[in-house]
Amino acid sequence: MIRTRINELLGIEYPVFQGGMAWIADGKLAASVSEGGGLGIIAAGNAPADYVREQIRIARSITDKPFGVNVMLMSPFADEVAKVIAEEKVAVVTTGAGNPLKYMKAWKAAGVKMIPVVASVAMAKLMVRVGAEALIAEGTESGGHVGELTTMALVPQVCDAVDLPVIAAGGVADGRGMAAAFMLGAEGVQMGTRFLLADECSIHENYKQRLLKAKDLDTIVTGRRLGHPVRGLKTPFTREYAKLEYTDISDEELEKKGEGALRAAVQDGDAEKGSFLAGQVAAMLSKEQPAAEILKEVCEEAENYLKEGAKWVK
Ligand code: TUI
Repeated sequence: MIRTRINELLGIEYPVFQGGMAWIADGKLAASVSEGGGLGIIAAGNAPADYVREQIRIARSITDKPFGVNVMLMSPFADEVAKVIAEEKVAVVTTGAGNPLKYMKAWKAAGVKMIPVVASVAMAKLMVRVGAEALIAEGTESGGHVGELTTMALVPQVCDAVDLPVIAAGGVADGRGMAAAFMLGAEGVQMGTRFLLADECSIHENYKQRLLKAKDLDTIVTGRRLGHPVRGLKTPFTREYAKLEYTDISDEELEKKGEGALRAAVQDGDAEKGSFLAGQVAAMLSKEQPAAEILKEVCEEAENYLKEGAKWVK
């Protein structure tokens, strides 16, 4: 059994979070992960507050266990989503792609545990000062919006800088990754890409097939020029986009080209126009299975690797 401060803080069986993947992580997926003993997270993404409230209600109809909501801070609806999270007294809020400072007071008052995603030591220290309960340190191996540092470099530096429990994200897809993250000082992990192949994850079948076929070098980061780099699978769309970033196309036009691409991948499985966000671990995925099985398998593997690690010490 693996037990850390994360189990205690949240009252969960496995210290494993499911990443808050925009357009993907709905009430059903989050509830399945929580029901399986981890922490499921509903992604608000760019959706309006009503959608988020609906997904919270769906999750509550499936599980009594705690789950979280992820606020994508670049969303035009971030303010109203933040309000819904406080009103609904969601157990945990995670944030991504920015600084959640202005919402912290309302969440604290509502008893919502605040666990921000950080991609740097400075951000980690700031989040401690404003009352975070734990931190998710996310390396650039992850899918979606990415920072600069790798998980291997970021996690120990964040762990050294703060006393809060740290959850490692980015590059973790199995028990080896989880055990390695623990060696870096983490007390939990967050996985997104691995949960894309959960039976309860309702992305288009083409998306799942693309993941199953992915190879090590099949992800690419686009969007650096616009200041929000995003990792996804290489497709005709992302290759074309990457080239356009080096032309004299205007920022407005470039921005427009990206609109709707994630939805096209998730809902339509559109191989041409879709943006299939995924982390560098995509090639490690080999099967579809229930969310609960993923949690059990990863944690049991991690436990064995952590025990076996002693074999190198003579
Ligand atoms: O947020 C994510 N992953 C995401 S968000 C997303 S939706 C999107 N769509 C189009 C463009 C941009 C986003 C898809 N995937 N992960 C968490 C994360 N947060 N990674 C890095 C950061 C981060 C970056 C900067 C956190 C804080 C931060 O601080 C900025 C500041 O204000 O200092």
